[in-house]
Amino acid sequence: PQLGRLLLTGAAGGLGRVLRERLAPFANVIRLSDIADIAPATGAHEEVVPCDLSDKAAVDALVAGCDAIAHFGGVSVERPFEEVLEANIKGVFNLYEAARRHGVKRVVFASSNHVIGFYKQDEHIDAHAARRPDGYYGLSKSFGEDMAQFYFDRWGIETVSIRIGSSFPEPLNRRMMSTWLSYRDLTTLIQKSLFTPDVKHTVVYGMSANRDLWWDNAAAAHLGFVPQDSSEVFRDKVEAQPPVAPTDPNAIYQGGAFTAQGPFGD
Ligand code: NAI
Ligand code: 15L
Repeated sequence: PQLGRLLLTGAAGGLGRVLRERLAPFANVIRLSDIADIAPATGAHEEVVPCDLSDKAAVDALVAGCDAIAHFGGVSVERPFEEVLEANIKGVFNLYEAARRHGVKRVVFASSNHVIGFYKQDEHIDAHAARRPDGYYGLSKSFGEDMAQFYFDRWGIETVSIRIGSSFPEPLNRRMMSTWLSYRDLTTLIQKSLFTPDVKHTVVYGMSANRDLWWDNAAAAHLGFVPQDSSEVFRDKVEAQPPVAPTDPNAIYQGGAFTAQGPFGD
């Protein structure tokens, strides 16, 4: 393994449970953290450290002794601002402050396509396109990307922000035929993000080699990420679903239904 200790936040989540296994070969020890219950450590190569990302002192202790961080914890869907503020905005600040204090030099940040969700599906964009967040969740990921850039410029901590499309076992609807990222390709992208030298702050779209792509990864060519999978093998299954009305946000915007959430409460 190239790393001593790798911290994985969000380890109890959908991706975290997959990455627990798949990232293990990259480090002697993988430290698994979440606010939710995590399955117990299966051996000396795993450590389980429960933590609320909004708790600054707890995050500081969590990061101590780690060589790199894969930050996958937090609110992962559109929610009221106050929830997003605690887990994602305060959370990402606490994480970078802890990284600075403990000398961690590399972070892989699970950003999201929802930082650019208000682009239309017939628009093609690269990492330099102005961000168009589609909600409080997307805004928090946009803030996380700015946090990553700032901590590189100010403190030299390098980050790859992966704007993940839709990473599930298979694409669940027509929109995901464009946004799908297989677990195998996600793992490769994280590996490239951890070990490519001199990434500074790189923004990369997390998508497999799907037929109808909206995103261009030319600005992240130095990562050498070449996806191996494609949503095409699921096309018949997805197209057997009822058609989506042309007025449905899922058919219009890259962020799909996230563009039409809220208001929350009053
Ligand atoms: P998930 O919701 O299954 O996992 C997120 C985990 O973060 C959960 O286990 C949750 O308990 C934990 N968490 C929430 N608040 C926390 C807090 N205050 N302190 C500590 N832990 C907290 O989401 P999933 O799908 O596994 O996504 C993982 C990451 O990847 C998230 O950051 C998400 O925004 C990002 N992402 C995922 C995509 C996907 O297609 N699965 C697409 C784009 C981004
Ligand atoms: C995300 O950011 C979410 O975390 C995930 O649950 C999916 O909704 C994904 O985006 C998507 O856009 O499909």
